Amino acid sequence: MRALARAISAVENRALGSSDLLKRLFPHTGRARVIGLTGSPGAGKSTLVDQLARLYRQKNRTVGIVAVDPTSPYTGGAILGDRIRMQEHFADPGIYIRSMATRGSLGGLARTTADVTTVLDASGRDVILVETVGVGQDEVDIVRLAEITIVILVPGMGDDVQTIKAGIMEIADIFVINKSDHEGAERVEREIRGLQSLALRHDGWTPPIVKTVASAGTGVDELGAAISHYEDYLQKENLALKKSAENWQQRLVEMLRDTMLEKARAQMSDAKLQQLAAEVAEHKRDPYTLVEEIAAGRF
Ligand SMILES: Nc1nc2c(ncn2[C@@H]2O[C@H](COP(=O)(O)OP(=O)(O)OP(=O)(O)O)[C@@H](O)[C@H]2O)c(=O)[nH]1
Ligand SMILES: [Mg+2]
Repeated sequence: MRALARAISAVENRALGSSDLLKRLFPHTGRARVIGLTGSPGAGKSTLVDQLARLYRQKNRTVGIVAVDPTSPYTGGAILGDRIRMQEHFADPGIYIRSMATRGSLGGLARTTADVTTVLDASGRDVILVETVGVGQDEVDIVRLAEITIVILVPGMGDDVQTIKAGIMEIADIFVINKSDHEGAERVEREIRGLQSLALRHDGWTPPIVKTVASAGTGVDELGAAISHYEDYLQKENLALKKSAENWQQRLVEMLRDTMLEKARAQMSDAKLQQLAAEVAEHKRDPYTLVEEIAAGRF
């Protein structure tokens, strides 16, 4: 447990030696089922993660949880709430929970989350649940590391299903309408069905819609069944590897971008960058040539 915590801190902080660690851990990964849960602030993601963790523990599967906390103005007390709720799991070594703050993360949240997931996977966790808030690009990136993505909606969003970013609709393998104890769950369901009828997925899967009341544990078994059903579908249609390759194609581009940027930045101090920027501002240099030169390592 302590080694795991230290390894996660190392990759989170991009500590010296962390990339060697990741290289050595990678061959031990690929066993865990990575499930991403995304949805708007307060939709009940943490409550649902908590319920799913219970469900998997009942089945004797070990669980890792990565909660990406937005540290946002809308959810001031979220971390505290999560901590308190999850406290009861702390006695269970079969559950490992890590919250990560969005703000101040080094080198991109998506990257850090992926690296933390790699460590958890290598540690032998059976299921890894990744919670992210669906408000930006980051969560779309983060789902690329999940084999199964659950998008959580809540009633009372008015016509908002229409305005949910298209990206979010496309990434859902399973829809959850949480807070189904509130009025309007059927309406949200109808709207999702309406949108689904317009666009078929290329893999032929129609994402099921599961209604839950996470705070009461209602619908959690059904959600577990929907997850298993999708897992079976991926297996049966030989889609797991294909999906993983698609995810990796995106992630490799991101990793490459990070690495090349780091390399370019390593050649140049902040002071130098500041000076060059001033020269461009004063039109003493053109930025196009400058960037080409930096990229070519001529700086
Ligand atoms: N009525 C009702 N309340 C719920 C349900 N699920 C969760 N809640 C409550 O909604 C609030 C937010 O739940 P969280 O699980 O913290 O939501 P979250 O999506 O993780 O929130 P952030 O991480 O802050 O974005 C809590 O007070 C929960 O108890 C539900 O199904 N019905
Ligand atoms: Mg939460």
